Amino acid sequence: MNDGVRCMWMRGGTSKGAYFLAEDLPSDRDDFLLGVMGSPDIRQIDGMGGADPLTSKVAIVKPSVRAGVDVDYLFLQVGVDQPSVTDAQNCGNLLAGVGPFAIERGLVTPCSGVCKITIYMENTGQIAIARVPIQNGLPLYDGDMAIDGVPGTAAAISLEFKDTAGSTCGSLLPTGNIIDNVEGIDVTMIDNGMPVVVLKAEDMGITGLESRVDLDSNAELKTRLEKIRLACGPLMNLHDVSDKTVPKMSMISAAQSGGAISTRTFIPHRCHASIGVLGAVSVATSCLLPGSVASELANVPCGDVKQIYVEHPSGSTVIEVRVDAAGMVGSAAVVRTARKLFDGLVFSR
Ligand code: NQM
Repeated sequence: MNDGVRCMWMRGGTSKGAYFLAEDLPSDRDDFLLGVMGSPDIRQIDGMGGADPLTSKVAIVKPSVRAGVDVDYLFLQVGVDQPSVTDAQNCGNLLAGVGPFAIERGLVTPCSGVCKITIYMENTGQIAIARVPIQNGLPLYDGDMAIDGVPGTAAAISLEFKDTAGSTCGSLLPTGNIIDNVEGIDVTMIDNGMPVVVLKAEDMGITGLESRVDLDSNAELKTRLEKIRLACGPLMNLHDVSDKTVPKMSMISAAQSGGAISTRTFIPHRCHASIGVLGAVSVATSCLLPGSVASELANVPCGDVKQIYVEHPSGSTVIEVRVDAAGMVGSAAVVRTARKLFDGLVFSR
């Protein structure tokens, strides 16, 4: 393809990807995106992708026609070694760049100070509220907020989620059970923004403190995990998940650094360098549910507003949950950062 397409490359949280206005994309969108990323190829050498699912991501943004909503955001995961482009999951990390991108492209006129942007997440039909710091009418990227998994500091962008229960599976506990036994392993299948199978690392024959590299090279573990995942998919109302990137598989163990819980999450075929935002919201929620696989291992703070530190291979992700009178998670918030890396034309094959 000889014509370049307008595109901005951004780091959003601990992920990185291409941001497009919907109107700029060609009609053969998926082929175009595969060519942009250089997929399928484990190295993505003929494209912009970073040879990792966390850097082979796309955000498509457009003005919203929904009342009270500023922009619509569609997330697409582009396969690295597979010729796949899927909207079967959301991404709370790339979401961090959506507000800044919308301002950069003139979809939102920012006030001074901190600009509140209401985002409709098309993948799950739910709303997120982003608060983006502004300087001289543009997003402020520099700041002193550090998030684990990203070197240095940048300006804080807060993301708030409400009513994320059952985002993709239809209900918080899609099987109706707090625990199910699948392939001989006790699991909690949960969806509070991201479908996740929570299971104990020790039940999978690991400590749960292994490095990402060690886990990615453990073929036996990966085969067992995938068998459980394929069995969980239909039980979670996700049907056949062999070609889907959900559910995520989060193996938990007791926190090591004062947090609530420690995680090693497969997304689903490679171990996450940290943990996804909405994946962490689902895991944090499982910690609060009496009788879940996580509840007996988790250190949950008291109070109606709880800071749940979800530990992962790069540190921890802090999820602030508000608990309602029934003890259920009413809303969740997370602080991320984002950075504009490139703005110009991108070319596909
Ligand atoms: O769960 C990776 C990421 C994600 C998703 C994945 C995410 C989320 O870290 O909200 O952010 O789980 O595939 O970008």
